[in-house]
Amino acid sequence: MSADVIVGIQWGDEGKGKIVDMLAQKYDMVCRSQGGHNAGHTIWVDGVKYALHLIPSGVLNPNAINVIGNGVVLSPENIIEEMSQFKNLEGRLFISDKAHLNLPYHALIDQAKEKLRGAKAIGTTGKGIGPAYSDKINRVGHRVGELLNPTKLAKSILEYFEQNRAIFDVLEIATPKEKELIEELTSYKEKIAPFITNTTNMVWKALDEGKKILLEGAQGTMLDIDHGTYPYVTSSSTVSAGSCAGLGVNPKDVGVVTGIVKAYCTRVGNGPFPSEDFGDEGETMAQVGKEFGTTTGRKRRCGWFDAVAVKYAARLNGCDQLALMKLDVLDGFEKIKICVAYELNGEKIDYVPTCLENVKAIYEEIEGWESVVGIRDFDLLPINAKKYIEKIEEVTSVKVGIVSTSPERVDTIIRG
Ligand code: 2SA
Ligand code: MG
Repeated sequence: MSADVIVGIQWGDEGKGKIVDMLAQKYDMVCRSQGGHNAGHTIWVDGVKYALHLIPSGVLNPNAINVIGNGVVLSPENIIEEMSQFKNLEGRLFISDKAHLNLPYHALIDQAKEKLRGAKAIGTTGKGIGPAYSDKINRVGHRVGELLNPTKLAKSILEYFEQNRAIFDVLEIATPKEKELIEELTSYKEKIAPFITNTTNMVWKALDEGKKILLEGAQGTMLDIDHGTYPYVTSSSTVSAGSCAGLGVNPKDVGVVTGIVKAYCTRVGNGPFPSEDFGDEGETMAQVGKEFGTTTGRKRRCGWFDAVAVKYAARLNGCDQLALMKLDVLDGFEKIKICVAYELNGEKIDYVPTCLENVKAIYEEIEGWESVVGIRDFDLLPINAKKYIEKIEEVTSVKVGIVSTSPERVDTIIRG
C-alpha cells in the first residue's frame, strides 16, 4: 500500500484543511512531516470549532491514527494546549522520538532576530521555527525522545546556552535557572511521554499491513527552504519529497499527490508576490475570502492565480491532480485575471526564475460569473467558471480533479 500526499502549491493557506479533513475520513493514518505550530487551520465538526496547529487533521476521525513525524519541530507547550481540546488521545496520537524540540527560547530568538532585521524582516510567525530548525541542522538541537530524561536534557540545554552566551546576551535572552528548567521539562514529560515512540517503525508496519496513509503538508511550495522565494521562506522542506524524509518513507511508498491551490493567491509575511493586487479587487478577495492567518491573525496579501508558479510547484511535487479551493470567493467579479507568463528584463518567460523579485506578471482575462456557491457537479458550473478551470489546466498541464465551492465539506466537486 502507498501513502498519498496533500501538499500546498502556493504560499500556504490554500485550504488544505478542508481537503485533509474530508479525506481524513477515508484514511487509517494521517501524518505530519514538517513545520511546526506555525501551521494552522480551523475545522468545524458538528458545530464545534477545533484549532489545529501540530496535531494532524485525522484527529477528527475517531478511527484514524495520527503521527507527528521526525521532520516536525515540536513545541511541547503548544501541543499540550492543543491536545486539551480532545478527550483521550492515547493510542490515537504518536510523536516521533526523532522530531526536534521547539522550546520557548526558540520563539524568543525568532522574534529578536526579526526585530534586528528591521525593513528586511521575513515576516515569520514568531513561533521559533527557524531557530529550532537551525539548531537541528547545526547539530545542537534536542530531540523529543530526550524529554524522557528531563535532568539530562536540562543540563544539555544549559550547556547550549553557555556555548551561545554572547549571542543570547545580544538578543537579551536570559539563561533559564536549572531547577525551573527541570520542572518545566518534567511537566512536558508527564503530558507527552505516553505519545512518544519510534514512528518510523509504526509507519512501515502500517504500510506493510496495507493501511491507507495520508501525508498532510503544512505551509506551501513557494515557502520551501530550497525551492521557494528564499530568504522569504519557512525553514522546512514543504514539497512532497520532503514529506518522505520527514516521516521516514521512501519515494516508492508515495501514491497519489494532490496539490492544493486557491482559485486566487495569498501570501502572509514579506517577499515577492508577482500577481499581488493592491487595489479593490485584492481587498475584495481578502474580505470575502476571510484572509486572516489562523495562527497569528495577520491579514494576508491577495492577488490573482499565478499559473506559472503553480506549474512550477506542480512539477516539483509530482502532482497527479490539483484541488482548486475557494472558487466561490471569485463570484461576482466582472473579469478574472490569471497570470500566464512573467516579464523579466523586458523578456517574456514561462518559468519561475531563481529570483522572483524582478518579474512582472503577464495576465490573460476571463469573463466572470455570478455564483458557484454550493455547486457539487462540474457540469452545473457557470460556463465562465468552467473556462477558468480549463485555462488553469492548460497553463499548468495538471488536471483539476477537485473543486471547492464553499467552506462546507459537502460543497465539493470531485471529478471522475
Ligand atoms: P516561519 O514562522 O519561520 O515559518 O515564517 C516564515 C515564512 O513562512 C510563512 N508561513 C506561513 N504562511 C502562511 N500560512 C502559515 N501558517 C499560518 C496559517 C499563518 C498565520 O495557517 O494561517 O496564522 O499567520 C505560515 N506559516 C509560516 C510566514 O508568513 C513567513 O513568510
Ligand atoms: Mg493555514
